[in-house]
Amino acid sequence: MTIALRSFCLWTLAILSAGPALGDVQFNVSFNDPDGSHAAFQSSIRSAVQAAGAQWARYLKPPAGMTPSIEVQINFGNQPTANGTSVTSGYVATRGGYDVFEQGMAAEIRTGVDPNGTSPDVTIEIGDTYLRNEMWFDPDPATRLAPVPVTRTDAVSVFIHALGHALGFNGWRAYDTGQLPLEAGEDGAYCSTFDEHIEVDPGPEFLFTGAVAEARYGGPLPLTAGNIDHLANAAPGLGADLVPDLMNGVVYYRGSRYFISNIDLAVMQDIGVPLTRSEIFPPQILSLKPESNGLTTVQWTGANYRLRLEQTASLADPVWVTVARQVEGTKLSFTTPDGGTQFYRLVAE
Ligand SMILES: [Ca+2]
Ligand SMILES: [Ca+2]
Ligand SMILES: [Zn+2]
Repeated sequence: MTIALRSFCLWTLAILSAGPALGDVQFNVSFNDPDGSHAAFQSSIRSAVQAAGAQWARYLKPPAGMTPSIEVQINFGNQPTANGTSVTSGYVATRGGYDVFEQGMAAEIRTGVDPNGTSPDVTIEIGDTYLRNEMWFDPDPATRLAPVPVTRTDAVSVFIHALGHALGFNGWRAYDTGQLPLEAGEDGAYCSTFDEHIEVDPGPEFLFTGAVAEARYGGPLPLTAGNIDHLANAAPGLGADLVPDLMNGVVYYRGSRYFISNIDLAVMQDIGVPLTRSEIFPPQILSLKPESNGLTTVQWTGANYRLRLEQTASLADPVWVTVARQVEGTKLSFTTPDGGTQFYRLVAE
């Protein structure tokens, strides 16, 4: 049985002030660019997608001794942003009156067996104008330390998000009503491992239910109204606190980097993606923003680690200087340095 998968991302753009995969999952990138009109971007896209894959790979746990290879095909189109999806799906079980399918990428990682042989496992389609005028390609996508221009959207972040859909945030529920194509128990009724956890009552803001996600968030996760493969809604909707999340469906900020969050990993664990660990480590910088009061606020993933924030004026010849130390929480503020670009990193102590 083959069911078309979808992925659709619509973000409002707003302004706010990698190298090869590590671990046991490899990412190979090919291009569907028959007239070569995007040849100039291919090398940057490949590096950024592999860096995005490496971000996921550090948490993914294929069967012992197996090294799944995820083949990512890049297509170019006219959509306003970029989107990603697994090409096929894999049968998991029959539960609650539905045949339940996982995303093809998840199937290959869980079983070590490629569900569609040599065909691509994941497609990422990039809007041409978005690519040329909006996406910013990190000069070092593996370390992710250079400042992101405030006029551009970080490509590695976009690809981590796209792979999040290919891995799990996807299904067949109608975006508006949350209804599946067939009712439970009907002949051939099917859903995804993500669909299985969606509570459609009372709507219109549907909820993701799952033991790990609920424990971590403090209740079911609000999904984006009308865009239910995503988290969060703009205030006063439900889940405005999840707008900064990688898998949010509300806004992707320019000048910012997005990382896999503990909430994203909780969802992956709830839907059966095998993980090496379900919490982010080491913590990573989510945003670094100069405020009007002479302070810069830095926010990071995770909580309650003993951390050191360091800065250097040069990555070529770095001299790392400690800016602040902290044990609790996920943000701190420090005096904005005078003049010149500074680069920052978090070090777990
Ligand atoms: Ca494969
Ligand atoms: Ca394949
Ligand atoms: Zn999306």
